[in-house]
Amino acid sequence: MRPGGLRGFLKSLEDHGELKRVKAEVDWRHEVGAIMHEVNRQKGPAILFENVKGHHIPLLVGALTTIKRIAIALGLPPETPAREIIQEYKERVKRPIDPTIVSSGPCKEKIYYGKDLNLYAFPTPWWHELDGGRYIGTLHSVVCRDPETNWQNAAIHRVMIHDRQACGIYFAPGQHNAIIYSKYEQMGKPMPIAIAIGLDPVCLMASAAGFPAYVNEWVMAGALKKSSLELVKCETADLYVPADAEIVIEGEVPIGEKRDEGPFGEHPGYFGGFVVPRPVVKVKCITHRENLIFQGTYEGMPPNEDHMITFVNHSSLAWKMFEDIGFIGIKGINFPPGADPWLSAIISLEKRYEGHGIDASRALLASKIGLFVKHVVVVDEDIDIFDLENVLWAINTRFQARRIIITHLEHGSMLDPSKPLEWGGVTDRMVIDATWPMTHEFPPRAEWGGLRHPPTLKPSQDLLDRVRERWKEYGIT
Ligand SMILES: Cc1cc2nc3c(=O)[nH]c(=O)nc-3n(C[C@H](O)[C@H](O)[C@H](O)COP(=O)(O)O)c2cc1C
Ligand SMILES: [Mn+2]
Repeated sequence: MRPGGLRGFLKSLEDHGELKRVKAEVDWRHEVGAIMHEVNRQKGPAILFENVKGHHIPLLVGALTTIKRIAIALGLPPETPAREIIQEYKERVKRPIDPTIVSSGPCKEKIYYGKDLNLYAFPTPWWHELDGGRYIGTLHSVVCRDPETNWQNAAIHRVMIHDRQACGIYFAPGQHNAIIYSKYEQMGKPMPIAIAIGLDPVCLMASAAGFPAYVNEWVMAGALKKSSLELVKCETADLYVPADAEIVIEGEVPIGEKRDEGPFGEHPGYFGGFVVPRPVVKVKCITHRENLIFQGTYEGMPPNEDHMITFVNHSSLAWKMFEDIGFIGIKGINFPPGADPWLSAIISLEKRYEGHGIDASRALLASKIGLFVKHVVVVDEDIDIFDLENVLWAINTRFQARRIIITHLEHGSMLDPSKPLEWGGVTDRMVIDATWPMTHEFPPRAEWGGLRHPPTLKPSQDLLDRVRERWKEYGIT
């Protein structure tokens, strides 16, 4: 396994030539974002900005933008193909590993309260020129506890600085922390919150993953890491964060007090939704490591870091979800990173009955993983779901538009710009079941060897074997 924590991961990245240290002075205002736009376009390395204007704290961006760096994060050989990573991830999360509570840890090396609390102390970029402010929380973990069940939940939610001691947070509807916050609102009590920045990448992956309700993401981070995560208790709340976090911002989200948050360049590749009053985190305590490293991500055009993490998270967990519910016939799922994996999925199905594909899409759309997914394509198992032209070929040759399924007034992403802003999180959804039909209109036919559809053009196995045997003779390398 690779060495743990953000620092261990950085060392692994550096050992594999996947990290570039930038020593030139860069401006947190717009310049870092523009540099990352170019780095992402070039599929370049992770960048450690060592000289951010006005700061002495280094800034890490783009740690997980490529499948190679995700493999390194999971302690796999860097060249492991995506489909093997997905399979491995799916198997690891079947073996949850409880965290270990420790009495203290490096994240407590410095502790600040009162007038010493200053969110501007960190090299937070103003990522996109049109953003509403400086986003200190872009790739981190937000920890809350359900007041009803005591379940602790960790997730990524964007965090914008309002002033030295307050920041705004975006809990999308349907997210676990949004539901937990609504319970505090009902009780009329402020919600304790912890924002941990600079984490082992498995913590980030687990926080962004669609595990079901009542799952503690730190248990799943342990499963992904294949070892127990060390946690420490926060100074001001009954919340637990990774002991080796670089920074922990502790606070409370008051009830009834909201401040304008956004806009922000978001995962669909556009500016995100309305500027609306959203919950505010009042900072009570900040702890951090000595010689801390700050981390963020340049959100925006797919495929970037969010999309690569989400591609692996969703593709693994949706597949596992089908196994958990005993759903027959699923051969794999792809949430293509470059298409925005929050919005669409392709399911590979060994079809057993008419309507099987639609059932599969419904199970996915009803799960936590499908919270924002609006388009699902289902294909037979002979189609390569990672080859989008092959998927389109299936749609073109096995599907008729009259079989499309469109539903209205469903839950979707507020950030999807294809619908009026006023719709908020409401969306239409579409399922294209491009598997061969099995209805009475498509009876098995003798001329097709008893199939309901014409055979795919491919020489018989016997003929192919004979040709392959003679391959050297042909002199075609
Ligand atoms: C980089 C990144 C940024 C994200 N930003 C937000 C956000 O601002 N608000 C939000 O509700 N979800 C955001 N998400 C998605 C959630 O983290 C994800 O859906 C997660 O599963 C939610 O946690 P939960 O399953 O415990 O509800 C983001 C994900 C990533 C990878
Ligand atoms: Mn959760």
